[in-house]
Amino acid sequence: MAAINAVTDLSVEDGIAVLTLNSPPVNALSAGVRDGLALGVGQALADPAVKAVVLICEGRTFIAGADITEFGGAQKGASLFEVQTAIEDCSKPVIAAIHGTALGGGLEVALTCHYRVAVPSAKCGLPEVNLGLLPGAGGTQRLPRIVGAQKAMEMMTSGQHVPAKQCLAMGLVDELVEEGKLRDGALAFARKIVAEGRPLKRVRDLNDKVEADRAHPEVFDAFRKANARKFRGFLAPEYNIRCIEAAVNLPFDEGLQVERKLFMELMSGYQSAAQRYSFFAERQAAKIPDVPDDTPLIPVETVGVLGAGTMGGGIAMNFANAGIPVTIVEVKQDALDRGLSTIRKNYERTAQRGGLTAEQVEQRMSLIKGSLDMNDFATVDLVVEAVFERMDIKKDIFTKLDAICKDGAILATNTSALNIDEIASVTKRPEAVIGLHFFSPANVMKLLEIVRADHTSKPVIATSMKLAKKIGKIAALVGVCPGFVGNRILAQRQREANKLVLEGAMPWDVDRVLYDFGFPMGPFAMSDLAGLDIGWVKEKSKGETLRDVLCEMDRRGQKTGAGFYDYDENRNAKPSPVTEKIIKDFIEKSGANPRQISDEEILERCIYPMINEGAKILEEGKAIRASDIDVVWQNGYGWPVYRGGPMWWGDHIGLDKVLAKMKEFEAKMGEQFKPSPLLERLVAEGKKFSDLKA
Ligand code: T1G
Repeated sequence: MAAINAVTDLSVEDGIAVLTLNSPPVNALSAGVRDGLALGVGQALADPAVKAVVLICEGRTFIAGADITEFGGAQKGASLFEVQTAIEDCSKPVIAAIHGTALGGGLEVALTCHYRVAVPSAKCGLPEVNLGLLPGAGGTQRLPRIVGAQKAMEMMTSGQHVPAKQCLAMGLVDELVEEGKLRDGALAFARKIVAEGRPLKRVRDLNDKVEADRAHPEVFDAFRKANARKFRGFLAPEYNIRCIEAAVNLPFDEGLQVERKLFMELMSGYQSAAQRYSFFAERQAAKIPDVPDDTPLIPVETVGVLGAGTMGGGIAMNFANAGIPVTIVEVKQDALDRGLSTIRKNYERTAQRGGLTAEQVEQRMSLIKGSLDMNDFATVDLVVEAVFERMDIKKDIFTKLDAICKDGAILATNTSALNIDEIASVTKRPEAVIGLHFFSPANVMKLLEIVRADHTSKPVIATSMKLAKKIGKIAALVGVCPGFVGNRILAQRQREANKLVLEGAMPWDVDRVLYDFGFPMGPFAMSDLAGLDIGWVKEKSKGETLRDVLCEMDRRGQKTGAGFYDYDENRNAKPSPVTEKIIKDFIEKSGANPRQISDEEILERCIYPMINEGAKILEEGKAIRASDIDVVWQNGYGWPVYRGGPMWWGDHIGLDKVLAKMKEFEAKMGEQFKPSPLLERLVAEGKKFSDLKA
């Protein structure tokens, strides 16, 4: 075994050269890896004893893509194009031996190899679309030549990781080898093709599929139409599709030119910068400066959930999905039965969509045990309380949990805003109390706000962060304050949205502006969906707010066929003349003078106070870093990933612009627009949120 460089070794065994990469954590195509590949292939080619080359990786995975950390910097070392050309034009067969995930540039390198073998647990994909990009190393031209245009569009616009068995069926992989014996399997395959004198198959020369696809140009627009909603606002999916059209309609090298042009356009745009930022932001959020990686973890092998309502049921499903037994406790049998029945219905709905098999439904249901007795929590490692949002009830429950649960058990509350320090104060174990704020529907929404109270211990924090990843959540650690991070910022937007409607904008104007910005729906449509009467009490209603009046008229949202909007039998919303009249009457009664409000003002009034509130949250230390706030808003509230998050967006448009507008609004409309000192300071220093260090 000879070292080519720090991350690449070359050995020759019975005429087969084995080029081994070892560049943790994911063998990304850094400059060193590219140099190692170029040199290694060159040496193998020059060695007369070598009849074939196997490219294999140490560690957790085959090459997982270009090294995203190098993006934006000056390129060093061999280019990926040089590496691929050396491989593809090699006069000896090069075999990619795949384990883990061959992704992006990693799969594109494998596609320039003459053959690909994989272990059954391996997966392949071109997920560049998730970074706001497209495969920029020939993947858009080679993949359709193997799997056809339709499958290529599906793979490249979803970024999916395709299991090796399916890759074999599609021809993306030539052979599956025994799990755990990739090296032996790849060497045996190499000997076989040498012995058989198989031709050097270059993917770029395969034209059958693209020629067949050329006869069906309609598939592209059909795909665009079918996915219009999912791709709304994003540039990268459309650019990926255009590259596949080029692969179908143009000779390989011309198609490569189209790919290069469109790749550079995406790379230079803000959407990809935002999506690459988001990729790292999610991973950064798992890093807690004062809770080191070696903090001891508390084993969580069994979980209790108190409350089998919408939240409790969804929370229980998360743990069952991860194979963790759950005891779910309710106070009344009918509530418990309803909760368990809802859980089963949710699983069965997933099974109907092909997401689960019938036995998987039963297996997960078998992990969820119902009970009417909190004493059944006596042996669990973690309890998540998900009952009414009332401090007196929470305190009573945590007093009981403290007495019932074993020493060392973690006591978590799903409260969305209440003071967790106050809840912890009734227990003898405040160090074991933490907030696990799930977002409804809890079994679907990715975000988990983990709320650190004053006395929460580091092992409890570390355990909660690790558990979040195990149950498939994206966690952000936040501090105790009203609304924590997500809802506290949401309150800013809601306040302005409601005020705008009483100044002359209609609910559908505000919704349109925020929908066009990229949110899945605007605040008023969201209220109609959730129900205007959540938290509304008829007896206490005084008709003082728009919501009061609408609820009193039984316009409670989609469920009553009318709320802010009118709905047809298919729940299609349309602006309501009834609502419009109510609003106009309100404004008249208030003596205000309605005015025409521009889309620009609507957007600034809704978004800038969010950015400002994020700055206050950072000042108060209720979030560790600005990017954690963005992780919260992307994964809990639908902030469009191609705009990074409120903090990234503030940096992008210019904090000086945000500050100037906040001051203008403050002068006109009062102190709710008062700029945070941090925002003032950053602008004064010419800095951005991204300059702040955790
Ligand atoms: N570049 C640099 N670092 C990367 C990386 C990459 N491509 N992928 C992962 N990391 C780091 C990550 O930041 C983390 O670092 C550690 O590896 C473990 O990652 C030319 C232009 C491979 C499925 O989009 O999907 O090729 O936090 O926590 O959950 O056409 O990482 O430990 O310091 O996610 O086991 C295309 C992105 C790039 C794949 C593993 N490739 N990566 O998941 O671990 S663009 C991708 C992933 C490209 C070409 C184009 C996942 C994973 P740290 P992790 P994981």
